[in-house]
Amino acid sequence: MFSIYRTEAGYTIEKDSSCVLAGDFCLDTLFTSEDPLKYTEIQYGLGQSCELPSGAFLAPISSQEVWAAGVTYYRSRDARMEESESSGGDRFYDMVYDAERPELFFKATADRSRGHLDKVCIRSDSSWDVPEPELTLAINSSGKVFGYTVGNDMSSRSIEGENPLYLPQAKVYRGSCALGPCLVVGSGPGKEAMISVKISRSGEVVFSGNTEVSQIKRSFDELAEFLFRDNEFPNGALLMTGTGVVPDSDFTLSSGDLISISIDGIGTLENEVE
Ligand code: DO4
Ligand code: MG
Repeated sequence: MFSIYRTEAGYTIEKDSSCVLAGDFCLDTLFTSEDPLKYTEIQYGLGQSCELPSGAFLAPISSQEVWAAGVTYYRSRDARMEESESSGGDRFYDMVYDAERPELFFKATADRSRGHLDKVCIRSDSSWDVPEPELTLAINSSGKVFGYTVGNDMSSRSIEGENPLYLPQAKVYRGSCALGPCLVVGSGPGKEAMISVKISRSGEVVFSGNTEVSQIKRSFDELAEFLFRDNEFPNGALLMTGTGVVPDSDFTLSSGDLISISIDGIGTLENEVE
């Protein structure tokens, strides 16, 4: 298993706690490779031994689009039904949880995505905001899932709850997506891996929660297959797999909050709210 970290100085690849600076590594080549693991192995072999850089990392994304799956965990279905009850939108979330076709939506491009220790944003016209901790899949241009990262699908619950047709505005805006700290290539987190989130405000934890990957309703291959069905991703794609942790309805994010999302086998993604 390899962990690929992206910084302004280039790519560092870690394997069994040994790191190399991989001067020729290219993320777009990884996502278009028929065998991304083999490509990573070769680039690791060509690299110069180095220390793992400390501090911030750039999001592991280049020309890829970020998409997201929704209502893949029971907790997400419940929270969405609650927030959209007054608009009458609740039954759509109930139906999609059990439907054969998953909910998939466009989430971000590289320039809307933030890396580890960068800032994420809340919208100026939103009054109820949450982070959504999500295991995120790296999928090559042939539709094969080959890698994993930690994702934060920042969401406006007030805008989505007002009308389900406002979903793109609730989900896609400047700084609405965070990815990192690294991209893991090779064996991914197993079903028993924990996804946990902690939100701190002025040094105090104001929310924490977790779920197990096993709680997801759909398989990763199923989500990837639907995303690629009758569609093309010449540079591959990143796919957030949905959230299984939603804070209670009286919680909203504030500027200055620190969001820390950890997934076993990948690492911890930390972002401050701008
Ligand atoms: O249905 C709206 C969005 C759902 C979502 O983002 C999630 O379940 O994670
Ligand atoms: Mg989500």
